[in-house]
Amino acid sequence: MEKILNYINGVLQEPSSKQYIDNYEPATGKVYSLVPDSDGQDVQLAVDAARGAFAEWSKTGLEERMMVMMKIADGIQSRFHEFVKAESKDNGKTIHLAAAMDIPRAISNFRFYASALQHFSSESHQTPGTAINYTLRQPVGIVGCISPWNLPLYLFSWKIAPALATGNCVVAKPSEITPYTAYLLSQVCIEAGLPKGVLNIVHGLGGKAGQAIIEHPEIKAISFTGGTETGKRIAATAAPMFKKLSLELGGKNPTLVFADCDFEETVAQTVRASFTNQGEICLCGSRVFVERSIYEKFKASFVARVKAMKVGDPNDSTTNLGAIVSKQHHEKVLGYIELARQEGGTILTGGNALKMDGRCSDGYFIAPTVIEGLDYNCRTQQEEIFGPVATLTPFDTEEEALTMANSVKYGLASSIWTNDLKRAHRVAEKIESGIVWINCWLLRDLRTPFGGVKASGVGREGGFEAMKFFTEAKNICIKS
Ligand code: TXE
Repeated sequence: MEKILNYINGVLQEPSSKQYIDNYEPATGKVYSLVPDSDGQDVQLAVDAARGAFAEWSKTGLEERMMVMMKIADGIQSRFHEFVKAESKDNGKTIHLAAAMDIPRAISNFRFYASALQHFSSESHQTPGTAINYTLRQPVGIVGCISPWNLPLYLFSWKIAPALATGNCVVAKPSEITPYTAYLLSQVCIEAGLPKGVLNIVHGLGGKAGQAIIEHPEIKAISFTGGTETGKRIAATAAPMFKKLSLELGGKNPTLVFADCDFEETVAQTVRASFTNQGEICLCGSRVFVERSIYEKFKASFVARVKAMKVGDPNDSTTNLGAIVSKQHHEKVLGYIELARQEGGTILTGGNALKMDGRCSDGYFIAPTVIEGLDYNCRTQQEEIFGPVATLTPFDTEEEALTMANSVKYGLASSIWTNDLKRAHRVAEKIESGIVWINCWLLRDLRTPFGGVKASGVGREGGFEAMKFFTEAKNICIKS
């Protein structure tokens, strides 16, 4: 069985404990590789390596830093199909999606921050005749990056790239559920000549390796994406140590469909928003609110499209939805579907696990599920399910739509579908989310601020926001 290795001080190595965790292929339900069960000792080795590398990396010329990051991007590009296959196998997502979204985006993350580092600048403030202040933006030092399983390399690199670009040394941990592409990335970093210790990847469990990263006193900033409950625990540990924290947490995102939308485009895109990556994206629009005058027509069209989606082997190019990431998550999603039934919901399509033939007969599949008839305040409509489950709810007025949209504890993303420009602006202003898409969904520009409000997190990633997070601003005042 293949063993994944930690990447510490430029070297691929076994965990100190020599213990491993099983790594499953969700489409088959079978163990196919072993993940290091790292602990505090491995994190200490990574911190020692990062400390050793920091003095040089933080002073490395911008062009040189850019070149090595570009080489990492090129390294992923040159092994594109290997990365795509690995991401699909590890996560259960379709090969098609990994090739169209995950791996291209990981490459872009490195390229984007490699070029951004040449343009990142700081402010100066002049008081004529009195003084000039200028701000230095210095790297924080050793930073921790912890990422989840849903967009494994995409989100891992989204943190690592700005941290490296700003001159920090990194101790990173991918999800133990989807570690494989992070392992491939460590190989690419070696090939690209990234100096040893600049990036260290420690694999393992959240409560063990992850917790050791959070608790380590020399790790001064933590960038985390994952569940809200984990985010709370991380904040509770890190806040008393005065660490900088960027937390990208859960979502329960509303989709507001008004009667004057472009109907066919809206149906197509809202289905995509609900079910891309099996609904396992923190940005997925899982609560669809539709103006009553078009509700029945919308419902018929939405459900017809969902019924036409093919669930199956992620390797098959005709598959639209692959496997759910783990057995545990499969059970959790099915549990929510059962809850929806108990709460009085009507299942319009789906609502069950699916059994495949052949190599995927033991995989974790769920039919894309659409539910109506639920009160907007019930648990199914309030809690993050993070699976292929969407609810449809009619509304009569804009105010009612906003009340329902804003009723959840989360506030990550939303989408509004209308041709009324004034309404689009008005609703966008009032909606409680960090990201609003109007007549689109997941249309990304890497320069924009990315993050949520309420229980969806603290801080913003993206563009210069992430570079500000990974630097300390020091003001220097010179008397005239
Ligand atoms: O995420 P966790 P899980 C949601 C989704 C899902 C739920 C739980 O609803 O069902 O969260 O998923 C590491 N100290 N999202 O359990 O636990 C962990 O090893 C330090 C939303 O997979 O939050 C992994 O690397 N690290 C989401 C990462 O945190 C710890 C994406 C995320 O794991 C840790 C994923 C600890 N104490 C799940 N405990 C989104 N919004 O993008 C865990 N980790």
